Amino acid sequence: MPAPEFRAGFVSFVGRPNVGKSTLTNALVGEKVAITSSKPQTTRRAIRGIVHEPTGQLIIVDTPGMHRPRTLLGERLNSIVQTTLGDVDVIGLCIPANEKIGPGDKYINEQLDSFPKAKKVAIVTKTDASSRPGVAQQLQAVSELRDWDAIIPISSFDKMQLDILTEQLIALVPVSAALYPDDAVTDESTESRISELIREAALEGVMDELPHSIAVTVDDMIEREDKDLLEIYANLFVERDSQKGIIIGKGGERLQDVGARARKEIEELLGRQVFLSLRVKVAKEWQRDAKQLGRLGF
Ligand SMILES: Nc1nc2c(ncn2[C@@H]2O[C@H](COP(=O)(O)OP(=O)(O)OP(=O)(O)O)[C@@H](O)[C@H]2O)c(=O)[nH]1
Ligand SMILES: [Mg+2]
Repeated sequence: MPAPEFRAGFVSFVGRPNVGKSTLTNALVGEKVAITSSKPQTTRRAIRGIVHEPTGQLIIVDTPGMHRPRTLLGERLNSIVQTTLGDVDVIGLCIPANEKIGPGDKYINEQLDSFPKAKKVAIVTKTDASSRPGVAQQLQAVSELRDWDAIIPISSFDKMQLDILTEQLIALVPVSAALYPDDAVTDESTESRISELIREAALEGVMDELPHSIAVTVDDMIEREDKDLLEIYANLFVERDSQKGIIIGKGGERLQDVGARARKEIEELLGRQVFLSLRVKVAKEWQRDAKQLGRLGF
């Protein structure tokens, strides 16, 4: 029998905020290409992660969680998802095993009708957080949403069924030569991965609206060959003066902690020593301001 033909294509993960799209992307790629957090709307861009298998190559496009927008940023995030879906071979709708299907999931599912050419797969995430009967019930509920090309329960935490998901997704993308070089894991720039790692560290432990208000830019990266050190100067934006204090913490303790955690992650990513300087600035109501959104890359 001839060997099966090599396949390659684009698969987008969509779903409500916080359902585990980015965690799943990282688990499939085998490296952190997208930041994750327990706060909704962590992902703010379409982030590509590349999965290499002997039988094929998947370009996973992780997207921001779709939600009812309350700010201009929210509208931009939803439109990023819409634009992404127009270009992919397969759409994977992610629905968590441990939450009842709600209006948000149903709304997103209906949106998928606008992309008739894409294959559609339901991914039931976080099966580790539900019971066996709970997962079975959720699979049943998901199957009633539409006629899926596949329905796959997974757990990124327990690495359950990830190989089966990869295999099924490869089967659904076209016969094609590889689209990315063998060693590519993402096409995100190093600079944007660094600013995302800083934002991830800053999201940890902040409450309420604050996670939405945080944005990070890298101002400068300076190569210190004398010390074999990379100096990184980054800005951490919040929206209001009152938020500055929360981010910085008593005596600057919190900011120091954010810096230390971010530096560790950045050093892991770059495989080298890093000096990280973080400055906290206020960009007044940036989520609602077109000009500032532009400046922050949205
Ligand atoms: N129990 C369990 N929790 C998970 C799993 N995958 C992700 N989570 C948690 O779910 C939360 C959200 O994960 P993300 O991957 O950031 O979710 P997302 O869908 O990308 O969220 P947005 O980017 O905000 O749309 C985090 O606290 C994760 O640790 C899983 O397999 N099992
Ligand atoms: Mg995400």
